[in-house]
Amino acid sequence: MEALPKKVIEIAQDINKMKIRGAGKIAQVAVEALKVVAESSNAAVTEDFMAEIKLAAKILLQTRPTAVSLPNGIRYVLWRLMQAKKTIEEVEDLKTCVINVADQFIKNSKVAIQKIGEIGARRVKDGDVILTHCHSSAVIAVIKTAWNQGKKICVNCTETRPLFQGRITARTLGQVGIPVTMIVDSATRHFINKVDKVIVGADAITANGAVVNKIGTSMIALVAHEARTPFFVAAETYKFSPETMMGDSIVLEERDSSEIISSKLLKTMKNVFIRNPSFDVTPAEYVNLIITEKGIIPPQGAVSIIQQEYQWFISNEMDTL
Ligand code: RI2
Repeated sequence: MEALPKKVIEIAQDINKMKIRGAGKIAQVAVEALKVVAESSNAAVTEDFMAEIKLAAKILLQTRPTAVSLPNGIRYVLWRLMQAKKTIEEVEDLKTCVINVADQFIKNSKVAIQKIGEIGARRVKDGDVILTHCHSSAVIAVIKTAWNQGKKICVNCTETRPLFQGRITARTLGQVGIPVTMIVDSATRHFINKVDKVIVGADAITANGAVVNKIGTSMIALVAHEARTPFFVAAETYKFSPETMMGDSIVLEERDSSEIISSKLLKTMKNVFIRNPSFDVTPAEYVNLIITEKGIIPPQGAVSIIQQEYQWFISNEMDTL
């Protein structure tokens, strides 16, 4: 079997280092990497081609553990490839299959964001103050769509320690004219009574409607719950986790301490240890609704989405990797 193309390894490294980030984006880019494998493969027999694709999938899956969009995107391609292989005997035809399916996933993913924008914007009223956390393409779509409809809204956005993804949100929204107030994460409770609704993205949604998102999200949900401020989640259906229906739990990524404090500075402190979890879990009872491209659902509807969208996974227990 040939070595994987350099570009695929680079994509995997960029996802791991968070040069490429955002649950939706990493799924799109990982699927794009499978397409690169197909485009550059010199495999002479279908078995070799399948082995190359599976190796790339394995490497990409190891890059980040929490966002379910990543395995869901990769499975989308692998499942269809495996179905195609039952009848296809030519390597070239399998390559075409991967390329077409990858394009289809990326296109669907972009359309989903657009639909979430349209559906979510209906829940945004003229004059609303929206609080968001981290940087989510799905949330940006909702806010921008509402703004483009002429709703005079403004946004409070947290910095999102330790990597400050809130700055991406602030810059993106500010650029189109939306007034943005950036606050430190811990100022959320101070401002919550001036907020009409919270909208955050998701890295994973479990069968019981819990939402896994950037660290700090569950604290914001708790604050919103106490203040009776609606808490919305914007997420494509490929962020829903079929594994959680089979009994697995979501692995919460913990990243290097150097994202919080330099190792040089840390060495000057005695008996100090750093913990850097990237994600936390917001229980369903703190979530008012989830905006998906298929419509708005209560968190209790997560299980139905998983049953509808991932029946093929559930009934086949896709353990091919
Ligand atoms: P979209 C991000 O993860 C954030 O947690 C964000 O809320 C979530 O992905 C969803 O983002 P990270 O890659 O898919 O910054 O909506 O750790 O863009």
